[in-house]
Amino acid sequence: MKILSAEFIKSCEKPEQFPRDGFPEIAFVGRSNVGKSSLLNSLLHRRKLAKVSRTPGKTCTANFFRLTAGDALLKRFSWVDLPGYGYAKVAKSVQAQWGPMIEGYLTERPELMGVLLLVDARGVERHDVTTFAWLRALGLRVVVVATKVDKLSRAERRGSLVAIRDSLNVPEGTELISYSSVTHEGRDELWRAIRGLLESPG
Ligand SMILES: Nc1nc2c(ncn2[C@@H]2O[C@H](COP(=O)(O)OP(=O)(O)OP(=O)(O)O)[C@@H](O)[C@H]2O)c(=O)[nH]1
Ligand SMILES: [Mg+2]
Repeated sequence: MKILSAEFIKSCEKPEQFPRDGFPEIAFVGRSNVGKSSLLNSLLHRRKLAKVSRTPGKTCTANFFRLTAGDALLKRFSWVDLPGYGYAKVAKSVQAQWGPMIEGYLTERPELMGVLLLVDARGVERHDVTTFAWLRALGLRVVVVATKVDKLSRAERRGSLVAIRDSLNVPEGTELISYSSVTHEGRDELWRAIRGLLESPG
């Protein structure tokens, strides 16, 4: 898909602030520091569109990006970079605010066409398992992205994908794609999957 432009629209702390333009949306979900913002930048060949940080819990608002594609059928859509879950050092009061915000977004957003669930290729945590199960229970279409594969050797990668499929209990029809925002491997495959989410209704 040829992307003509990508721009940051707004940061939202609560559902009332979500944009109401009605464009189809894809959400980036995953544990804090798993690489959501980096993935978004990598897919767009950009370096700093979404803020990346070594400090987990950096993204604490839902950040909306508008994309314009050179595609007659799919001209505009949005991406939503959601705050990462499960980072203990973030104040409880702040976490208490994120939970309902993410939940509000995922459960009451008709524009939402699909979710990219990011998990670390080196291993999933309990919270990833419950999140995947919850997304499926909500009836959302999910593509699982195993991030930071550049940290694994060739030999380790195959085992990593098998282990992720196994521990998350990923069904046959659900895509699982390995990705590196450093080498950008997986980019074409993930774009195809994103296109699939945006094009078919369910
Ligand atoms: N080696 C490697 N490092 C990565 C990759 N993706 C992200 N990182 C690093 O992981 C750290 C966190 O990346 P972010 O993209 O900010 O993660 P996030 O999921 O947006 O984090 P929050 O906003 O806190 O939820 C940064 O230091 C990135 O440089 C990757 O594919 N490979
Ligand atoms: Mg982030």
